[in-house]
Amino acid sequence: MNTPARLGAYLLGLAVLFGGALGAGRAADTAGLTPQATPHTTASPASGETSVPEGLQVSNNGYTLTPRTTTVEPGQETDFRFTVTGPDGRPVTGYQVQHDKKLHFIVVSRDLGGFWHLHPREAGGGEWSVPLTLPAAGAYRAFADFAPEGGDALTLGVDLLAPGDYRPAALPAASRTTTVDGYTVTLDGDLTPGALSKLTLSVAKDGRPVTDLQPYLGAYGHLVALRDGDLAYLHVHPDGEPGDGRTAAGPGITFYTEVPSRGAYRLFLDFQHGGVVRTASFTVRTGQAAAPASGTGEQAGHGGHGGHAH
Ligand SMILES: [Cu+2]
Repeated sequence: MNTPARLGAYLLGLAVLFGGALGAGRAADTAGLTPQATPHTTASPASGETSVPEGLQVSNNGYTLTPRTTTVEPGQETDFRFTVTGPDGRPVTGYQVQHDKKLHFIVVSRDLGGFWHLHPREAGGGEWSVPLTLPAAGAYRAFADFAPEGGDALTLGVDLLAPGDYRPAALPAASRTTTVDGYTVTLDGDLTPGALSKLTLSVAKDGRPVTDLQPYLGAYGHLVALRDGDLAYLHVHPDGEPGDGRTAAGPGITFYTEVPSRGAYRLFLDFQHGGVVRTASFTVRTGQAAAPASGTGEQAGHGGHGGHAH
């Protein structure tokens, strides 16, 4: 599905969701219940899809992410294999190509310190294979982002565990600027819960704006946003694409996204320049429109931070 169609489907899903919630509230009124009690006591909205953010479920809409193992020895490269089983219980073999790939595989550490965007190969019979190294002991989350043939795009998530002593890091402080490999990436725009939010990420190198970003997977940038606390997955896409006659190759890459709730999100931007794909990461809090651009955002809720390095 192309980006506008995908966005449209998402907005339609939201409309269905809110419509469903409104309907439930009305039904509760006639039943004599207090309206505010209903949204939290209802197990799930009537609509089966888009009721929760993507990535929180290992199985959704009949599709299940099935790894051969969820225990991975830290520090060793393994041939990680999995299937996606479909509503018929058999491994899915037909996928739509999205952003040049049939399946995007994202792995993060659960403390959001590490991020890997991988592209497994098809090993036959619906099995996917990818070399995977979990660098240290700990808890990780893997996401399969795909669209089955004839079905809607979805993202399934599963926990991976690397045995051993584990020291979780605090979430890095909120910041509007981050650096990676000599590049400075600056974030403009705010995340507003429940509203379409425009974010522009601008890339500079040695203080000069980069205007020759290279297309990577059909775009100048790919942004993954994960909610702190449960790693709800928001795969957002840029406004415009290379070669469409209106999208510049930097320095700014514009995205539209909608976050489902207040809180902190960790953003990971993949961009390509000089033949190398790099990932810039940010912590963003919703509802801080007036906050100055600074590397030391508010610390509330994270008990401070100490020496977290990437
Ligand atoms: Cu990908």
